[in-house]
Amino acid sequence: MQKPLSVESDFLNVYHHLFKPPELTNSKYPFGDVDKKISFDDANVVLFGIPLDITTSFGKGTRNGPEAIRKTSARQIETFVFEEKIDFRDKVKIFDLGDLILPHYHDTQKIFSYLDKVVPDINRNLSLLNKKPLVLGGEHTISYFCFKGLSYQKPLLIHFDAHRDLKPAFRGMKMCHATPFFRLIKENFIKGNDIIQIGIRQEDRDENQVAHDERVVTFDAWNVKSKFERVLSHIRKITKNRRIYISFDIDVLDCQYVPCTGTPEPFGLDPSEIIKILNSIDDSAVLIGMDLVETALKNDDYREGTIASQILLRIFSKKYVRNQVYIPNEKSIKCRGL
Ligand SMILES: [Mn+2]
Repeated sequence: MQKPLSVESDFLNVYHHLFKPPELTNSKYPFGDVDKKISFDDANVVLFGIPLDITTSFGKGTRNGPEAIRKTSARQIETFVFEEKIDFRDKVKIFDLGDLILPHYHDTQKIFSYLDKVVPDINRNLSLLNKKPLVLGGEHTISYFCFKGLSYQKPLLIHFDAHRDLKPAFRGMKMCHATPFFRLIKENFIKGNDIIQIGIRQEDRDENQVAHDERVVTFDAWNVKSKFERVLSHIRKITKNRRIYISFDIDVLDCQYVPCTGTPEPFGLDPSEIIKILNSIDDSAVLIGMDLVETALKNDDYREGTIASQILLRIFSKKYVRNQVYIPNEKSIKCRGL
């Protein structure tokens, strides 16, 4: 059954019951504890969590990522961005849907077919309502579902990570935290040369070959350290007038900054390098959506939540978040009956 969505509040009628509201999650607060008077209709960024942690191969804890980010943003850090001298609430209007409820949590096949059924539709419908989806992971597998719903906009995908996540399969699994970008390329949701990978410092021979054959643009961690200004000017150039999607894996940061994430790596980027790279994205770019994944929380160590929240606040201060895409003549949008 197809149900047309013609007004914004229809979105909530169709999808709201799929989410646990932020106040009922472990964090108890919505992102930033933003004013509840911001209605869905007024929001330009719609945030939700997908607390998925089933194919992670080493450390666990990323199912607590949304909690770590919501709690630090709401209770620990200020809403004022120090070096920009702005309050992020003056720049973006965020509506926090809560966390996607994950049925069949321990059945990998069922959970992936569920995510494939709902997440691309949610993101596509949000984008057709001129709202930017911001998804908090959860393991990196979710980027496959999140991006798929937005691929019709043909964005440049800016991928921050220690790992390429371009493996054809990993430990017998074709769909897992190490494979999302391979699948997006092979299923024609994006071309390899529209993916920019930043901070890479681990791969295997197969994914190196995939990156080479598919012409994935790579700024590995050593490029970033040794040719920093050239990396920044290249990013400024290629993001001019482009729609962009950001997939941000917290383990792009050096392991000293991320004590809880599942696969931390040395030789990584530091937070100020990340901010300079995000600042180098051209003001004419249009962010169409983003995911922030692999943030974890263990033993009340909220450092990753703090870094993730502070990075989000800096992204929110940028013009490319507020720029809008013109969507021609798509007032009535379709979604599956749920
Ligand atoms: Mn990673």
